[in-house]
Amino acid sequence: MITVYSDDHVLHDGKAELHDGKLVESFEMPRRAALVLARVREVGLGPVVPPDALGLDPVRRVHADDFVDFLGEAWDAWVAEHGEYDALPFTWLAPGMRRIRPEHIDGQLGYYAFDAGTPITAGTFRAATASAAVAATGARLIAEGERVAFALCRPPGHHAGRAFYGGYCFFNNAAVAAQALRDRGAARVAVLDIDYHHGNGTQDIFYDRGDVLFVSLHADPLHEYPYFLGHADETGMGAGEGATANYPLPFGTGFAAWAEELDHALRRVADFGAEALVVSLGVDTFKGDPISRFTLDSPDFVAIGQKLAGLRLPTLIVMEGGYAVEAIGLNAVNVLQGFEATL
Ligand code: OKP
Ligand code: ZN
Repeated sequence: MITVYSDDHVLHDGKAELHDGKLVESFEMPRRAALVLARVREVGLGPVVPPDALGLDPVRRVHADDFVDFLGEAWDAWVAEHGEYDALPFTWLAPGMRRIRPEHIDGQLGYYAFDAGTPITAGTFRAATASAAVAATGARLIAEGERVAFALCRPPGHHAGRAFYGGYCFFNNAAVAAQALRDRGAARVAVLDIDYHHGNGTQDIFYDRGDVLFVSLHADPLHEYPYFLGHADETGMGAGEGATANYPLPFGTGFAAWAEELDHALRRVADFGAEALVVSLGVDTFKGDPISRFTLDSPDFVAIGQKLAGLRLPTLIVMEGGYAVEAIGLNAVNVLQGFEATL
């Protein structure tokens, strides 16, 4: 299996996030991708290739221009106002307020962000752009005939919507890949999101589209981040009616119950008639994850890879979350090895 990877991810290195009322060290850190890459090499998974030089073209296919431009300018505007310290918003729109884009950077951060856990640093824009290019390059490999490929994206992407960022995500790598597959001729593409958290950004981008199915297994938003999307009654709208499916699950869900829901999700993908599959792979469903409350164990991730391969679709696996850093390489690459063993 080919892995697409860029060193540019290290340019995004947030210092802190708001967690339990305190500013704590960011859970989403460069070491995550380094350890996944190390494991890819350790098991000899296959070649590791750099992304194509794509710039912002694949990003602009799924994100609003003003949002992309904002992320490109935010750091300089922030430094001019406040100095060289990570940019975080402190106020947001509530219902009844007006969605008029502020001119001050502090207002703009609240206008485009939906949480206080996603710092913008000096290299964030370059890292996020490279991460999206990793996903788009993976999509090209699939379109050109690879049966499966791994996009080792960092920062992650599934919380980033058409015109918002948050949840450690800036550009939506899985959405970029799905759109790239559409643009290269796949009539129908499915995105299956198995990160612990709901992929609210991916759902936002494709909610009114019938050509991209979004299916997600995640902790119930009544109890877990991102709280305001991911309920079972969200099924799409307009041309996208019936092309979104959410499977919210309780705290403490273990592999047996989780895998049963995965089987439902896989059936949805098969019934949709997708020509290609993008998997948003978070391994924060792991029992040792510091911010999550499912109880999957490392060998379970091999079984997940086997189940994914059972769809017999050209598949791009895109890295999302996973914060038990010592186990992230083992868990993520277990999925890839499980998949490959089933080919
Ligand atoms: C990103 B991905 C910490 C709350 C969680 C945001 C989590 C983002 C997860 N107190 N903060 O889906 O893995
Ligand atoms: Zn997650």
